[in-house]
Amino acid sequence: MIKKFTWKSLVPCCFQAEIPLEEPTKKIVKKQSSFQRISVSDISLSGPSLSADDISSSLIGSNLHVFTLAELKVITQSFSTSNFLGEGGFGPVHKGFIDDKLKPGLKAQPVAVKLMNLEGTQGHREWLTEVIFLGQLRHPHLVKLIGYCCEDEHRLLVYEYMVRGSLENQLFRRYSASLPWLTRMKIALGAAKGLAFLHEAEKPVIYRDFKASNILLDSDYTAKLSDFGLAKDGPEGDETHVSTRVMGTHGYAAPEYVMTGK
Ligand code: ACK
Repeated sequence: MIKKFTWKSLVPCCFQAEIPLEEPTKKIVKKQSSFQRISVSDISLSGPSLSADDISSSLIGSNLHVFTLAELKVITQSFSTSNFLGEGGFGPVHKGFIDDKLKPGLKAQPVAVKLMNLEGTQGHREWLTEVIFLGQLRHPHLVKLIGYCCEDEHRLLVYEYMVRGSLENQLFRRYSASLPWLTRMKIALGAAKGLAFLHEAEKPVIYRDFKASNILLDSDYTAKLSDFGLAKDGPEGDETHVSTRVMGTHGYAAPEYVMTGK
């Protein structure tokens, strides 16, 4: 069961100027019933600073593990270059390996550790958005968030390891055979199922960064959506749309959204 919480305790007041939330006066902190996903529309932007304890107590029931920076250094061999997987939009990603010697209850498995770039407050906000969304959403076509680290100024995320990396890499890597059409269809269907799950959820989610580099592939080319740093709660009830600051990646966002922000 997910414990009720307010975003008051999670979002430092320094974000107030950063986040272009629409009609802030209408924002109400709604009561959460058991099992209902905590939504970003429940955010209240005033309040004290974020602490790691605030997050972990708020996400009880989501099965997220809280890692220390020292533990993540051990599992990635101090973020060695030999474990480096690539540079994402929000920071470098390294491979690591966890097991129950690190923490009781951890399944032995390879993981990907993302170290968020914290220039300005944007990196922290994207980290927090990802923890809140991926910490509560589980689906075969969404990458699994295993845990996170929030220590001093460090913000990291620990995901299940996806053996074949990103679809972008599979499509554009120089020296590899091109993907067969059947595999491409499987990937497209998987990614679409991930999006459909987000859109059809009781509290819909707008992903806002759908592109080949954010679609990860496991050994049998099952596609999983990753990188929820730009995700946003979708319209609920009678609402027909949400208005947002235009976000995403140039060339991927729908033209009508870029023009209207709706
Ligand atoms: O294309 P890639 O090999 O797959 O290089 C990028 C890089 O990190 C920056 O995003 C890889 N990556 C990201 N998340 C994961 C993950 N969960 N499992 C494996 N590789 C990942 C991505």
